[in-house]
Amino acid sequence: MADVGIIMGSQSDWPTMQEAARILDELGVTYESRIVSAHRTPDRLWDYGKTAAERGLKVIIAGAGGAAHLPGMMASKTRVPVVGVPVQTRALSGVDSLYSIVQMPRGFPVATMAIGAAGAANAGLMAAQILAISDPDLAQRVTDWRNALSASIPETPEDTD
Ligand code: RP5
Repeated sequence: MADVGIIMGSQSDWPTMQEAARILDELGVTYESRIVSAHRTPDRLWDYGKTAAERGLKVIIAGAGGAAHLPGMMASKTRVPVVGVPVQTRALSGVDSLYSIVQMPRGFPVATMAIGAAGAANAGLMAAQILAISDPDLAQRVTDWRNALSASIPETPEDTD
């Protein structure tokens, strides 16, 4: 059974949401990926949310674009923590997605990330950090990952021209 569920509203979201999957791969976290649309497959959304906790999912990463109701609706259906990723859109650059996800009413939180690929990668890291609370080996891998990123940042900028 996977620890993390990565869900998205459309196949077109996968290039963005793959950034989360890559991070989870790097950190050795198990996940499943599914297309679950709030508007096009509402029954699938309901079934996924209804069974998420009993299936052993510990974190759900939900990405959608435009009228991005998937993360919020999933949060309304399960107590499994939902991390929301606003997918960048052509019409409104993902600000529509962000606003659709971030303004949840009191009582049903969605941990909302940045728009686009960086947000998806951070969603993977956020999920790993949540799981690391009760998994010392994963905690060490997260710490190593963060240290490697820090070490890769040069102290001085290089000329580009
Ligand atoms: C949303 O509509 C999806 O999350 C996607 O970001 C957006 C566009 O979907 P497609 O028309 O590309 O399937 O439901």
